[in-house]
Amino acid sequence: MARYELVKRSVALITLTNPPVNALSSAVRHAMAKSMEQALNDPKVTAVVICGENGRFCGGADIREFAGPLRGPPLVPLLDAIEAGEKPVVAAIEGVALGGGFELALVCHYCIAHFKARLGLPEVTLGILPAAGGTQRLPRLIGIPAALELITTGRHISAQEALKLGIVDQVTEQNACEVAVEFALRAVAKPLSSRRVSMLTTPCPPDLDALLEVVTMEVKKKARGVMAPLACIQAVRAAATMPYSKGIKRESELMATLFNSGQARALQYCFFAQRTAGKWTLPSGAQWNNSKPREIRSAAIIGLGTMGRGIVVSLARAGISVIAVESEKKLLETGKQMVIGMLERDAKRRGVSASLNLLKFTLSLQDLKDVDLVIEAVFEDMALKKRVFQELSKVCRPATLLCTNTSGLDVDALAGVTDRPHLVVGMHFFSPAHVMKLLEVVCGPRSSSETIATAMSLGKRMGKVSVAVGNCPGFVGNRMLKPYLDQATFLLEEGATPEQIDKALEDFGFAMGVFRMSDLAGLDVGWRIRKESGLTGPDVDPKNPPRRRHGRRYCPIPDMVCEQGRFGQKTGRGWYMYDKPGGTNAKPDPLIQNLLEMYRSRYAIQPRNISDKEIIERCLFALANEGFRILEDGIAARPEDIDVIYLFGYGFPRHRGGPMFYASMVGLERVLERLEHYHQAHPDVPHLEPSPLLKKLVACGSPSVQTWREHIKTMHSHL
Ligand code: T1G
Ligand code: NAD
Repeated sequence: MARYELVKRSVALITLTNPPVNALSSAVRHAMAKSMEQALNDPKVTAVVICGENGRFCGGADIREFAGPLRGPPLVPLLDAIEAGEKPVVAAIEGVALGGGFELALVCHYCIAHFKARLGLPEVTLGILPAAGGTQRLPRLIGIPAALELITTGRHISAQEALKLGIVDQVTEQNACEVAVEFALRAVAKPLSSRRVSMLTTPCPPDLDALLEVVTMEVKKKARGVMAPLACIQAVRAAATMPYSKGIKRESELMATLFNSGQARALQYCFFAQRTAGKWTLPSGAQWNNSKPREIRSAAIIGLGTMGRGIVVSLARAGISVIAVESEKKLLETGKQMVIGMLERDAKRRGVSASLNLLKFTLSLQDLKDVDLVIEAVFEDMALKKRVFQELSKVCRPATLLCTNTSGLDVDALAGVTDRPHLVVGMHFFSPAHVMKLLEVVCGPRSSSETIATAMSLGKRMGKVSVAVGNCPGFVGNRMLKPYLDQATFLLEEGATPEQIDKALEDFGFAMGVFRMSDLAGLDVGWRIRKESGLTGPDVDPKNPPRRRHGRRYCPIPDMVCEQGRFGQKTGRGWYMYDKPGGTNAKPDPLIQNLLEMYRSRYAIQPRNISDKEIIERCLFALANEGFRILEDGIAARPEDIDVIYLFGYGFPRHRGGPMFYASMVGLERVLERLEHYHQAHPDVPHLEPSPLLKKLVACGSPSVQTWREHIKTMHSHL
């Protein structure tokens, strides 16, 4: 847990040894305390160097231990003792110094960092704050504004930025540990008092209150209802206004309020859920750690529309050479210019750019003979996609993987028209594809484990969070969206307004309510799909009573909005009105209000006052209920996968953990009771009927979300 060695006859080298990130578990803290004591008591030792095994300094506290009671020596007194010691201590930072790891570096009298190292206080992203003196020492060292920014955002910084800020003393391209030992030998004779950060006076701006006020407003705007950043600001205020001994107490009080909060539990669940999601497994026993991905050096994209362009950019950023195919010269040229523009903007923003030499643009599928993988992103039209896949099957070499970016069509039906169904898989990116982190990897029944492993690993290389899902209409994310959107429009019929529903969802934590989001995405796509499936337009079966389709409740209001040419932001009108086509400033539109009033009077619906509570319950419990069905059907392997999809693809607030975690926090019994209540009131809405899995879990005593998988195991799995 910590190795102790004497090097150069007088330097105690303490190496943290807790793979993979040398987290400060109780055993590590215990070993560190013993090693420090030994170093301080041994007269041969004149200086100490602390480093981490395997080129990683320390990833902070062991988050897995947060669930249980504190065991082993607490961190604060241990760190205080390191700082107060009479022998110089040098931190040798390689890899990462995060959270408690950064706080450990702050108590060392000197810091040497490898040029590739990253430092940061990411506690806020886990719903807590730096609680081992970080909120008290960092402002003393780098000043209030810079410390506030790092602590309230959790941003990681490079070694070079840390050097500029005065956090580290030297950046090296050599072995940081060896450099630190030499540094320590030179530091022996120097006085330590000015190196003890807790003893420094915080450089305090004259307008402290105004500064804190501005940051508080910014934080509230960015992260609605999230507690941790606000507590971080209060802790930093303490660093500015109190001596260290009092400030550290304030830090600890604030930590106590956060530590047991539902938000902290949700955010820590998100941390682990994101890492669990990559660990896919198939009923055959093939899984992430026994299936080798193929190496992908070249790829092709078919269709340079909204999605295709973003996918090209993401592939190029990952250093993969790409051939982009369009159907017409003009469209090819437009697509090409858009891709180049996106890469140029990228270069300006990030300072690095993918090489344009990686890209080739063509009208001919014949150019795809030798590529390793193809991603099809043509219109959402099964007949067209089948034609493309047949063509690809003829043109590409037999080993080329064929992937589709369809939003919800049957991946296996596409596999069926090719000569290599085992090499066909869905790669469902989200719009804009060069920005959104989510990738659903849709596994058809015939997709081989190597194909799935390759798609998952390619996603990771492209910087995506990849989740393996089964093949059914809409897969996981879009399948769940339907009951959620349905509830929102039913609530409109019953008396709510788009702005009221959006406000309730935004107060819950969504970046955008459902109607603002729909306006952004465009209303015409869904309308076209509804027309094609005979739900609206000339093909509706006249035998359908109004507001019913296939014996279920149906709300035609979205169709009526589209019939008026209101397709959302792009037309300047949708559920809201905008200053101009393409405008983003949504204002309530009296015409929508009129439309709703006329609609209700036409169908003799008496509008009622609808509470925010009902909005949240109906929208989010219907969403989770479909999630339970998806688990039952084996389309997602575990609740964590569904939650990750909603966090990264649909803007579900992270501090609520995702729809399935949220349901578990509310209490499954309560969710079941409310769904039963709403289903009784709306028997023609099958999505409100509680799923058998939800009932089963409640009957089993509502186990924790991490153990649901055991209750699902016996069910049929597509994964
Ligand atoms: N505790 C426990 N497990 C951890 C961990 C940690 N701090 N960090 C990583 N892991 C596990 C992770 O679950 C995964 O496990 C494996 O290590 C590899 O991680 C007192 C209150 C360091 C940048 O927030 O950001 O300090 O899935 O896949 O991509 O104020 O891990 O293999 O079983 O992410 O190379 C603050 C969290 C804690 C850092 C490495 N620290 N970690 O990324 O690997 S709070 C953090 C990370 C605190 C003090 C307090 C990243 C990483 P498994 P990985 P990676
Ligand atoms: P789009 O209409 O913007 O682009 C489709 C492009 O494909 C057009 O430029 C068209 O000219 C081109 N094309 C059509 N037939 C072609 C052919 N035979 N060969 C080469 N190019 C051809 O559509 P989009 O929004 O980019 O969607 C593409 C796919 O991605 C669809 O399956 C869609 O369901 C899916 N998708 C869309 C989104 C989204 O939000 N837009 C999100 C995820 C997935």
